[in-house]
Amino acid sequence: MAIIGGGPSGLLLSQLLNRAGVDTVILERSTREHVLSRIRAGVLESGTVELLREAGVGDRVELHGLPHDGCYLTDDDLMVHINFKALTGKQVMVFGQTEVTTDLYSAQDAMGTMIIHGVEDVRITDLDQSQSCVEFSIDGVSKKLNCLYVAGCDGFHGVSRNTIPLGVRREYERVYPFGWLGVLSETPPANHELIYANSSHGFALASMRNENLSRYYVQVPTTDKVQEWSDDRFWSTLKKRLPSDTAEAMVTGASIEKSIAPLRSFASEPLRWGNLFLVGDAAHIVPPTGAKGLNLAVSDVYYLHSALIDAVKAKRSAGIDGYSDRALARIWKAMRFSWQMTTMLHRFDDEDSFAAQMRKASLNHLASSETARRELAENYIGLPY
Ligand code: FAS
Ligand code: PHB
Repeated sequence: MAIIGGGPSGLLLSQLLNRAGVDTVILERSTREHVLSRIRAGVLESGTVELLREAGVGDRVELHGLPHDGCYLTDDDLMVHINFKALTGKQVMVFGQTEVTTDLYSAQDAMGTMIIHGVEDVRITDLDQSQSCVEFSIDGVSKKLNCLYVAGCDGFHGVSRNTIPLGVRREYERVYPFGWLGVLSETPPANHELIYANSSHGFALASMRNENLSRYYVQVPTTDKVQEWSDDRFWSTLKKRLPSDTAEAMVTGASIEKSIAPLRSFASEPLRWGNLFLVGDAAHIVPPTGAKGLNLAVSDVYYLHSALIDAVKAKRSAGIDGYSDRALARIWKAMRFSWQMTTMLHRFDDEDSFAAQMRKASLNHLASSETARRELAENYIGLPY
């Protein structure tokens, strides 16, 4: 198996395949340090925790992860608690993607898996043959990797998706007119559970990594640059958007990471082209408002790993033949939830007063309807695989 991309998708797929006796080679464009320097997801669905456990990398999640029973949705004068545990019997786990990726790299090193960093000019060929080939160069030397199957785990800007002919691909996209400015600070979290704040000043999210490491986001125009945002400007903007008592009590401090992420909804179908299978961000992108990005990558891995083991070890192709449709069924539901959370919680510059009323009504409905809260909770904790 050739796996293009050494992010969470590629590493988790490789780990599960290796444990089932399927050999893999991971080709990663960046250095390991660069991969691990990216601050991304923070919330793991229970299905994700389960699969990490099955892959043998669940120990630190259990030890250091923060189980959360719920979260809050607020606007200027309303605070709605979504009690996942009471509504669905399930929790989510707050544990940073960086930690997951670190654990996967350690496990893959222990497995002796070949991970080649710094690859360039990756090209995938012979996908319609019994044996495919991934060509790449490393330190200026051209190489060829012959393999049975190729997993495209190379993210939104990778080469895999574009290997599928344009005439075959069906792409769907919604680019949002705002981004998220994220800050990591060594301060105690503002609240014991996450707060998704929809205020008249714009969206904010109060999250965390542990009892002394907080993760915050504010909605910013897509034209903003990180260097335009001092820590002071960030904290005063955040406080305006959080409930006043939370804002008054919260501890601020120096940012140790600050970055702006654009928001888009994107999906490309199909997820298979001959011996190539797309996984994770290579196939789909969701706005982080629903905490689905990393978790969707994991459910793709869940479907694909068992299908590939069947194909390689038992020469049964039903799993790989059904992978695309099966994964897309769950992807589109998560796509919908992420889009709904984003449109409900963000102010759009061109929105009229009616749209603002609709957002307020959505929150008021959640406050008064247990059915509405249960629907949101079921999606947030993760729909069944
Ligand atoms: P990744 O993009 O993580 O990994 C792809 C890997 O492929 C990278 O290491 C890249 O270097 C490599 N690659 C690319 N092209 C290659 C090539 N040609 N050859 C070899 N290697 C190549 N999700 C959430 O749930 N919550 C969040 O808050 C959140 N915040 C995010 C913030 C940002 C800025 C971004 C970009 C994403 C965020 N996400 C979030 C989503 C994110 O967590 C992804 O869903 C997750 O990283 C998906 O993992 P992969 O599919 O492995 O893709
Ligand atoms: C985070 O902690 O980075 C985080 C949590 C929940 C989200 C998005 C980001 O929906």
